[in-house]
Amino acid sequence: ISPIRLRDYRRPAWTAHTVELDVDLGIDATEITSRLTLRHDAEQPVPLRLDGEGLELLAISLDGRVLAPAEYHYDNSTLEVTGARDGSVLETRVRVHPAANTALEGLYLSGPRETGFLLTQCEAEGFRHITFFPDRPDVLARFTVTLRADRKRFPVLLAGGNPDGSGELADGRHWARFVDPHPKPSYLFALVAGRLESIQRDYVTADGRQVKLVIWSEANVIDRCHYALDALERSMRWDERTYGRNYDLDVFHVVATHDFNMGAMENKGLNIFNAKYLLADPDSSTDEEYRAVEAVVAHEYFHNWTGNRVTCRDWFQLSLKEGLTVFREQQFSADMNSPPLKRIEDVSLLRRTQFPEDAGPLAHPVRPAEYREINNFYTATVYEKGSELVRMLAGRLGQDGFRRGTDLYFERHDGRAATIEDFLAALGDANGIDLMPYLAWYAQSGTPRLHAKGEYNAARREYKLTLSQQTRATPAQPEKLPVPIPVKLSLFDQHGKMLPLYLDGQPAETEKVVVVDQATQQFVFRDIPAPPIPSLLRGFSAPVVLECNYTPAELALLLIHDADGFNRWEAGQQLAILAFDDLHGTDGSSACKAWCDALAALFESPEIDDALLADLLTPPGEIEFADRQSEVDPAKIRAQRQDLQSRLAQRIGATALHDRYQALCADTSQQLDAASQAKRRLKRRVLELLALIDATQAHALAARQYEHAPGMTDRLAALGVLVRDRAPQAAAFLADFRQRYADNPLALDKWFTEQAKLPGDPALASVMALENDPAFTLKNPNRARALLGTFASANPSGFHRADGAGYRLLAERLAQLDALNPQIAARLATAFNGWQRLEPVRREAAHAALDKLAKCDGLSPNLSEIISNVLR
Ligand code: B3K
Ligand code: ZN
Repeated sequence: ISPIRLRDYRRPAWTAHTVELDVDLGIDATEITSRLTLRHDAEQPVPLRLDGEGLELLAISLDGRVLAPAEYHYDNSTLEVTGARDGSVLETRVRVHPAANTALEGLYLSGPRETGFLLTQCEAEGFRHITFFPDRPDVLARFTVTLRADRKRFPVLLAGGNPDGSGELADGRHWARFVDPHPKPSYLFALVAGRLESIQRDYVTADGRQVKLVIWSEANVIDRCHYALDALERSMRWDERTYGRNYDLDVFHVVATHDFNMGAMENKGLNIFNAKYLLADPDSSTDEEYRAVEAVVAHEYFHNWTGNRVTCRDWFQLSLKEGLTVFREQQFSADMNSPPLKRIEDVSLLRRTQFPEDAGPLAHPVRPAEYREINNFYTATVYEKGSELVRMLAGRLGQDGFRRGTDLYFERHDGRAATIEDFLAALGDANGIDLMPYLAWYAQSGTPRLHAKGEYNAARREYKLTLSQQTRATPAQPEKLPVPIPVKLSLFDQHGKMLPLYLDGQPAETEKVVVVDQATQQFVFRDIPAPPIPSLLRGFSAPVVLECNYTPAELALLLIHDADGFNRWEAGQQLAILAFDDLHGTDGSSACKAWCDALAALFESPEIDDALLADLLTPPGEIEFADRQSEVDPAKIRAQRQDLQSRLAQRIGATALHDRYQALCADTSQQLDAASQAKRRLKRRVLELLALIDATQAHALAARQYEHAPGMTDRLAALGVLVRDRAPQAAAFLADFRQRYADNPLALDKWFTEQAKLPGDPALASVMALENDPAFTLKNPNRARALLGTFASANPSGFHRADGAGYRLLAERLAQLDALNPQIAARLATAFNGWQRLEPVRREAAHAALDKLAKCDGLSPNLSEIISNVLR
């Protein structure tokens, strides 16, 4: 297949102005009648071409006249019709087969055929699996949807938009109609039909609209939807307050399913969620999962404006809605919880997922220039790096300026499909600033490196900071240009006090932002009494890798004194990296000592927040260490990281760890407030550290913790320590957990996940044994991800066995999975990213497994694209 290119974009020749769908629902066969009022762009080619994938065409007529076979042609992916003109009405009837749809794209069945329900997933190009349509985001149409079905089998009938009547039909059947007054692209269409329960709440928007908020799920889990309903209400209020955005329909439906390819989907008025991001209760959800539910509920809700009211002109602009919505979601989560902790979490995620993506063969710009399969471009780069770009823009404009900018963006583009340029223009115009230089960030892949060098001139009392940027070549982009990098900075004196900054006659402040937009720039700070220690890129003000030759003592000073919670943590991370790099050398051991001493001091400090302390006590992960090396040996990295952590644990001391653990155990409540969550987080970290130096004691504590855990956070933390250490108690607790949650798929997923994380060579046997568990199936994305996704992407020392057996297992499963669900197969295949930088033995083995997979017959376009890109 040849790629689709951004530069080839053309307006659609044909659009649909209104869509009337009549859907006659059945598990095995569903018939869809569609009436499209067509518009033709007079300057463009005449033949009407509509997308339609694998549809069984039953009837077709144009302007009321049944078409003869010679008047249309359907090749299973495009329908071509002759004789259509501007204003024509095309009516088609097609049949699709929901129960046979294992790809979970288009209309499919969730759950067993006797009791499950029907639902749709259209983004990006699923609508063409339901009916014929110009299935591209710049075609916005008014939708009227009528659903018909057997009342007993499908008592609940839902579609996007406002309800517009329902009633009885003959033979125990019924109907329901929905009209969406807001024109929308086809990817936002959705329907749901089946036996579902609901909880609901009335909501009045800031501008006075009465809205019914309804969450739907299968009966056995409806009790676990209350937290999501609260989170929805909080999101709606927050968007009114923060961005002046009100909801715009009379109903807002949210539906949970266990069978979903991604996290959730923002269909207009009918969001559909992977149950993992909607259900929450203390017995089966961890604190992290509660936060994830809150964040994803908000994210999908926020899409109503950033994505739905203003949508994307084409899929190259995906980050226009995703980067912006992730940014809004991050702001919301920070407001609801703790801003520095949220920032640490987001930057860690960026470094774990996006940096490696940007450094390897899958690197692509936030706005890619071309793709073959758009579903492969829902990536960390488009989402997370995209959000970082919006954050830089928001930082540049300040809170009020950014709000002026988004107001103008909504005003200009409401009801339309927009581009990244439109977004930058609106933000810039509202503030009289040219933001177009930021386009370079959207067009260029690779993580810029920002090199910082400070020179102090005692005679002149000046500190000169030289900042230079450089981005390494990436596939298809050998040459790189400088990008605007906002560097938020402060200078500290030797006692850890912030210095006032005098720069170019600007008012003195202790924190400033300088923008580096050339290859090299210098900034001179005056009246600096002694050599300062710079705190750079505060709050992670730009998504770059900072290279600054700090001494261990300087980093230790920032770790102790920096008031910016993020940079304090960052100083610890950088110090841990110095320690890691030369653990046994003379310099390294001094870095290690500095790191351990500083953390041991903070461990005793009464004023530090428990959750921040837990994060400070955690060095960068194995994936982050690997990302810094050229010949990666994941087993060695793990051993060295464990060694580093053992030294920290030794320095703090078993007694201090034990005492702290006991003190934290005093709080046995399962409250979700920040302080209780923080205690649980620190408790887990302390237990993990203790396990490194006194396994017997730690395992006994973990066993007790498991048995008395008031909720999932403590239970899973304890189980994790026992399983990863292969403690003697592990088997019994695993069996207990398996049985306790036999009927709770989301909790059971965690049982698979914990065992897929087993470090080192034993992981493979564990994964293979778990594949034989009766609850394992490749057909359920959550389950496949829990076992195979965790093993391949979150367990480097387990997956990257020197004998290559991990690679072979994944490659075999990918081939099987691809036949069922290409999107999930392609996603899991990204675990091979970075194989070129493995040490030679593993590299050879990974290459062989990939090569064999690439040669399999009949791979989907999704998986082929990933494999061939990874191999390049
Ligand atoms: N917009 C959806 C993602 C759709 C993925 C299609 N393969 C969820 C989200 O980002 O909100
Ligand atoms: Zn999104």
